[in-house]
Amino acid sequence: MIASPVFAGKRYAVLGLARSGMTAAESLLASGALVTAWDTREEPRRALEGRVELADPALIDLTGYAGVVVSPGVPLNTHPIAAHAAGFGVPVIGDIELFAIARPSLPAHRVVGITGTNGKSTTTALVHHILQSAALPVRMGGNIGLPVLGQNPLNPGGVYVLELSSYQIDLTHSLACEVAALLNLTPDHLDRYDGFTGYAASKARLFAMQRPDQVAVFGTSDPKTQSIAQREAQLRGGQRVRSVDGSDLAALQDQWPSLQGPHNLQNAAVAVAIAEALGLTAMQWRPALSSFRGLPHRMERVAEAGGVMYINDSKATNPASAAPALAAFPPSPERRVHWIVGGLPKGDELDECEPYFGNVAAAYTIGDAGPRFADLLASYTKVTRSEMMCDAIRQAKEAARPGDVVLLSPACASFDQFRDYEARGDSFRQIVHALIEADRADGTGKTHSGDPC
Ligand code: UMA
Ligand code: ADP
Repeated sequence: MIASPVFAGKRYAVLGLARSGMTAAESLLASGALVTAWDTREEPRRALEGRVELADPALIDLTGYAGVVVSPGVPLNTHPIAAHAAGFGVPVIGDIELFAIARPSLPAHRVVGITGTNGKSTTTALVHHILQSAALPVRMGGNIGLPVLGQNPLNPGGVYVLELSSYQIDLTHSLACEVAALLNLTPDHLDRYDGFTGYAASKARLFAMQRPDQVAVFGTSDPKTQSIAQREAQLRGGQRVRSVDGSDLAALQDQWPSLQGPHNLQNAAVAVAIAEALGLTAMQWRPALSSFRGLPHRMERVAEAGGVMYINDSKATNPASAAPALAAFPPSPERRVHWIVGGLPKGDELDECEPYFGNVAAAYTIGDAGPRFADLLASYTKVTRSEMMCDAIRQAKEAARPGDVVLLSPACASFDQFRDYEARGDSFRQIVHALIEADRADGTGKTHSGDPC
């Protein structure tokens, strides 16, 4: 755990006690701070009983507090905490800002911050893998699901690689990353922002926090990212700003089993630019791209049975991230795609996926978005209104022929039917295995007994 003498004797309030908030509270306590903590759920409150003052920071007198540490999942645009804290002149911060404040007390190190709408986790894990392969001391944290304050501090010369969501950047004010990267920007999380412009402005703050001598890396796949890159290049006199499209790496891509598709070329290009900014050579990053193994829930091959491949792409939580999954399967009579799509929609359309509708032999719609997506897709492909994941998998499996692919790439958030995208992907994997097992048990090739639906 990262603790720091800079917090000793100071008073902090912590709102939200899931992964990041609970770790922040523990880190502050280990640092000798006085902590007031709250979560609407009773269970995490009980876990801190006796060690903190339990009170809702949105309802108490905040005079004398050094900050309110708010979890990224608390919607700052609607929650009363922002106005309440402002009334006392107390900054609203997150666990990443606590890390930024603690940095001067840590052994000499560098920080890489990676943001973007899609590809953050893949690129973060890839940079971590490249640096680790080059024998650098390295830690990975942030939105990837590992609160950075929960990591053990690095020895001198180490690198912290942080995946940063817009929610986390909103709660961060002084993180000057030695290397910061923006992969891409497409509309997402619009319930939390004043339109796409507000969301993009949130991401751009990662660069505003840097010093002029620090490096900024940009993808090139969309105009918004390009315009932020241009602005940064002007501000820094063209120095230390790199925009990379991956064209110089394309010839190597067939040596990277877990980085296939144009989107992964973009992710690899950004990762390589980050590695080079940290001083690594091609001799160091090149073998690491080949040995990288992807993350679960991103185009994860969970099973092959009866010649049918089952792919879990549950992390595709918006149309822009589902599009590359569909693009990976050009129309072919030997390999038809059965697409399970839907969940809590991010909008009414599937625009980014539309160029690839021709790749889909049949769609199975689920969740809140199901009826709308079924109407949208009906003129392009055969649609089954499955509603539930289990029915969708069973129906897709029944229809699939040897050579086909059953693909969960929902283009939606998961919260209508699941705790999060991981629970949705785990459910897909478990149902697929159960259906295949049931087939094996009765030996008929079709599911009759032990049907998990
Ligand atoms: N809560 C209240 N009052 C409220 C609202 C919420 O008490 O009014 C409580 C909730 O009960 C909950 C906590 O506040 O206990 C909110 O926790 P959280 O949702 O922030 O969950 P964490 O486990 O701390 O996870 C967060 C990130 N969650 C979100 O951004 C929603 C995780 O990103 C991240 O991995 C983790 O910190 C560690 O840094 C997840 C995510 O979905 C993966 N991110 C979004 C995305 O990738 O699209 C941005
Ligand atoms: P994030 O952490 O930003 O959500 P991930 O690396 O977890 O990104 O990938 C999430 C989904 O986005 C995956 O389904 C993947 O197919 C898709 N994806 C990954 N990289 C990109 C990219 N550069 N552009 C568009 N989609 C991408």
